Amino acid sequence: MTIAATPSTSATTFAGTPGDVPLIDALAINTIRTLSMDAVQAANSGHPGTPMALAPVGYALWQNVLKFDPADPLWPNRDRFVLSNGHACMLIYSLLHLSRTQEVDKSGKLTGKPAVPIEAIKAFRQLDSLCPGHPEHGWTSGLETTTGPLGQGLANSVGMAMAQKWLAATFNRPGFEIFNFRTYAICGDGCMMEGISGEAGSIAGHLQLDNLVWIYDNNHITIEGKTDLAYSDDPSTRYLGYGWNVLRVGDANDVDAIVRTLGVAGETKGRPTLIVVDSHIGFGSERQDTSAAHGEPLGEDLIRKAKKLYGWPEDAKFLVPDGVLQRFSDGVGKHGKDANAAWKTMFANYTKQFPELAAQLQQMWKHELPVGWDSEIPVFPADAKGMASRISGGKVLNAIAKKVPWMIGGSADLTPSTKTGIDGNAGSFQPGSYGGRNLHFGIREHAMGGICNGLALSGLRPFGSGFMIFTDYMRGSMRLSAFMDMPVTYVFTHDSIGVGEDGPTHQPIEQLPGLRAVPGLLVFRPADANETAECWRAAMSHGHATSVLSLTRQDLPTLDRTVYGKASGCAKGAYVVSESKGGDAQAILIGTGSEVNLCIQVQDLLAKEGVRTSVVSMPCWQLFEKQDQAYRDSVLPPKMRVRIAVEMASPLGWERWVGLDGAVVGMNSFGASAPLKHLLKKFGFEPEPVAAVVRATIAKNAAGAGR
Ligand SMILES: Cc1ncc(C[n+]2csc(CCOP(=O)(O)OP(=O)(O)O)c2C)c(N)n1
Ligand SMILES: [Mg+2]
Repeated sequence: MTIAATPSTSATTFAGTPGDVPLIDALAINTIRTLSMDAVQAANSGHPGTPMALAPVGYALWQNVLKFDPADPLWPNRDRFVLSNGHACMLIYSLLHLSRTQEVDKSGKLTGKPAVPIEAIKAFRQLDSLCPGHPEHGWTSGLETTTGPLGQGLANSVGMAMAQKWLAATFNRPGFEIFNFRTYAICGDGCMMEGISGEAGSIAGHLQLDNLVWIYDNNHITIEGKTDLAYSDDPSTRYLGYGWNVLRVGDANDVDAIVRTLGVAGETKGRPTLIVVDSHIGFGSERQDTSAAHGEPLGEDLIRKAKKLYGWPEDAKFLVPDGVLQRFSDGVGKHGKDANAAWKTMFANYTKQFPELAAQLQQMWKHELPVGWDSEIPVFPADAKGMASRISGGKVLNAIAKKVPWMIGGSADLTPSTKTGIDGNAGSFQPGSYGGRNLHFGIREHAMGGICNGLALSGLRPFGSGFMIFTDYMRGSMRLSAFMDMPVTYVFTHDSIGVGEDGPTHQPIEQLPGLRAVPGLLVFRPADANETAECWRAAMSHGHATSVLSLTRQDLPTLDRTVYGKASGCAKGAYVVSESKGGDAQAILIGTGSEVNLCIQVQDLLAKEGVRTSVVSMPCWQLFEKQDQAYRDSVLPPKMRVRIAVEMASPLGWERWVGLDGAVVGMNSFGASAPLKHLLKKFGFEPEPVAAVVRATIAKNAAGAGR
């Protein structure tokens, strides 16, 4: 059946008398189209063309294939649907509305309200509407992920497919297929052009993720015009090269062909499937097949004409014809309900037979950590030589991973350097060993972030790691981790010019302030092994926050905590690590990471001259900001204006803590390639030059005391 020319009696009329297409299906599809047009028109902004074109694709998938229970949108074994071309969000808002998907609150409980009421569609893109300009996970129930930055959804979908493989390998038992869900993503030319999709597609092919289907909307149109302006790829060949099965549907309106092709994808073993679907953006409107249909309202006149073509009442707005809701209820609603009910029965039996595994799953689904999850986090003895925080970080990671079975992760080909391998018999996640907990992302940072998000969205506690400098290659994904409050832990080592000989290309400068600027992202830069342990503990404890651990390549002395402040102060973001001796401090040194020890050396040096200072370790700005005023004042007394921050990074932002009367010893240029001790000298990260800054700042403040 072809909806293209519904009704099939004439090539120029649409919907209404659909020949061999059940009228109700044509009506349902055209409801998606008209809701999309009307919502964009009402908002006077948005993207009508692609939801109009892909309405039959979305409909075919949801009604015939997708295992999704609208009454229980968080059912753990549901198929995942990702709209990677998030600008086409009216497609998914319409599907959520028409399927009467139910709303869940932050704790996952049903609220008894619809996820997308018609009022929300009428208020598309307006403040606080449940239908924002692009899909936002956690805001609108039923949305599996946040999309909008093109290509991200595709990487998320790979993470979800990996999660299914891992969960199945770990928790399924003979006769108990607790996890067999599949992941479907729709994407457009933009997603296909973005590098992240190539990274994600490449690893998905390598991993033989046959539970993954991408539907590529091959409409040859992007914002600037026809894709041949900038795109001559043959994605089919490219994805065949990645090891995918590639199928084609020549007409997006051919619902039967779409369903059949999805069936073939479902049968395909050992390969993910790309379905290339030819479609007509703005289908049925005078702007069809032009970029003008992409991102602006059609206007009342063109909408009326399109509606006429669809056989729709021209003046009706936000119309859901009789029978359409029932059709969805009989389709996706019924299939989902039946599948969910059967699964729940199976899970009840599973719980009886495998109570420990079931308990683990319940905990995972509630985003809780197992009792005693941190009981093996080591305490490191004082040691003047100490160890790099990447080394202590690896030990702590392993202590936690031992207790949190669903913590999995890896790095972008740098595990030997980042020390993030899970030891013991954790194994590698590969085809044939999908229960492995060590992930090998290959040199694909951006996809690593997107995949971590997909894993976290599936309930796992993922970590991804690499060199701090390469956060630049994955900021798009990291931003979305924070945006979605995903408990992803990013472990970035080689976090300063401390890298040494690798030189300025590998020495982060502006990355730390850049990451600190991301709302909600917890950035930790621990000073020694025990701070590393406490920062890991804090990162894990904030189950709805994304964390970055900024760790060193170079050794850091392990402080004697009988002499210095307790590392548990890290949980508050900052603490006094070394009190002033012999009276009130004349200056406060504030350090992070490797510079805390330098600050302590400066303190000792100045003490010999009779200058009293205290040292504050500030591993996490964001947690410190959350403390009450009294605590913050106890660490940084408001009266004490002589504050000197020391950090081997761009000084941007430190004014916040040191104020107008303080000073920052930071990096104001790129680094250089040399052994570390020469770099420390060249850039002034030695006790004497820092002490000179302290003396000068004290003097400056004394001179200005009468101001
Ligand atoms: C990473 C990223 N870059 C740019 C954009 C802005 N943008 C939104 S849609 C679009 C064109 C996408 O073309 P296509 O995927 O073919 O969508 P279609 O016009 O076919 O709906 C662009 C450039 C974006 N959302 N994300
Ligand atoms: Mg396009």
